[in-house]
Amino acid sequence: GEAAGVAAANKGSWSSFLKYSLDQSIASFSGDLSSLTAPPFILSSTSLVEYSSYWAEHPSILVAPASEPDPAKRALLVLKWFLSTLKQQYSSRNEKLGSEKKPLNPFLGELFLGKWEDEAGTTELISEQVSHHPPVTAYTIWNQKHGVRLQGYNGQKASFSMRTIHVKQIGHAIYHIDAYNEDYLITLPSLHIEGLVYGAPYVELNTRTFIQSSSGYTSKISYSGKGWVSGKKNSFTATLYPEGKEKDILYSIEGQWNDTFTIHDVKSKTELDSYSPKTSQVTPLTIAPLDQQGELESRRAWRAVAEAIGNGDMETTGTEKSKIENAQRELRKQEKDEGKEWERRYFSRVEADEMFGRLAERVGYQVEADKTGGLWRWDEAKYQAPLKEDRKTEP
Ligand code: HCR
Repeated sequence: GEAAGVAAANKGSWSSFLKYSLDQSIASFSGDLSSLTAPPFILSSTSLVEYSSYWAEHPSILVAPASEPDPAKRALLVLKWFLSTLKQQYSSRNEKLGSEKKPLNPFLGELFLGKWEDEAGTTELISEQVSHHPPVTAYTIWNQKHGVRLQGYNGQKASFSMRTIHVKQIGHAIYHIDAYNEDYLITLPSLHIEGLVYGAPYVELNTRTFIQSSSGYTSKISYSGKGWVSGKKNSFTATLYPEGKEKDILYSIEGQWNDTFTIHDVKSKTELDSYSPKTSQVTPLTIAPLDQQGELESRRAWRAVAEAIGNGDMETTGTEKSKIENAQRELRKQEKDEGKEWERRYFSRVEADEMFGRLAERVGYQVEADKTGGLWRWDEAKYQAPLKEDRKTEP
């Protein structure tokens, strides 16, 4: 395809990139993907802080659980929504750009704000870079009309092997439904980059994820890649069962997360539903025009860099990136001298979260707060508080 063509044209830089990456794996690679030097044609002009929006490109599927009175079916709808986000999260860039690309590394405090307006009403997004070393993005997405809120944060830890980059996601998401005061803990899959040797990288998921509800249901999703089950890429199987009774499956879902999957009622052996992320419409996210955005907003802050990448102008890309990086370094130095820490706009570190602790224990999920600079939570009080004098440039 196109990507392979681009790759061939850049063969020199691609193979030196590969060699470099592999050398790093043996030498001093810290696991921080942002420290990887990628060849120009694999650079994206989108910041990683934007990726949080993939959680809600189908707002009506996101809010659907809130109108389901039966707790087991509600858990099933949460599972269906989660599965419906995978294509957007992990293969949409590939399809749009011809290959996976290396996103811009967000600066501390970088924001990405927007909303989706459609038949589900208004669904809002706040995404904030809450840590730079290591990179960690926190986000919340909510729909007031349906009383649904998603929040979470994630960082990545990477390692190399011969042909792939393995990425472990560190963090989790929590989906909350007001009407039932119900919470769902969502753990994140590991992934690896395939197609590297051909210069056309794409993401494949591996291991498994769990969705554990406070109402006592567990969903387990196993990713098998170019599976032993179907031989197709992006394969998975999912089961939903009452917590602690893994053999007592109520619903099962199988298929491909980038293509079609079918939902079965296991007890009655009937097919309930099938879903195809390929044909389902996404609702576009609306964001403020650049001149109305605050200085910390991603598209505005990276505007010059994005333009330079778009023009294939690596020199300007470099100088514009350095401007941002140097300003950030200066800020950190100032904070250090004053004995202060950058105050996150919308999220705060918490010591522990009782409900979350209980759900985590049920699925054996380990919080690695030390690897994300803390356990991050949406801070409603910060959201409600008026902007401080020195923060007037923010949205
Ligand atoms: C690994 C990755 C950056 C992180 C991306 C994450 C994990 C971010 C959170 C989202 O919710 C889900 C998500 C999806 C992406 O698939 C994943 C990215 C895929 C590639 C990118 C690397 C940093 C790129 C490495 C450079 C390669 C292509 C040469």
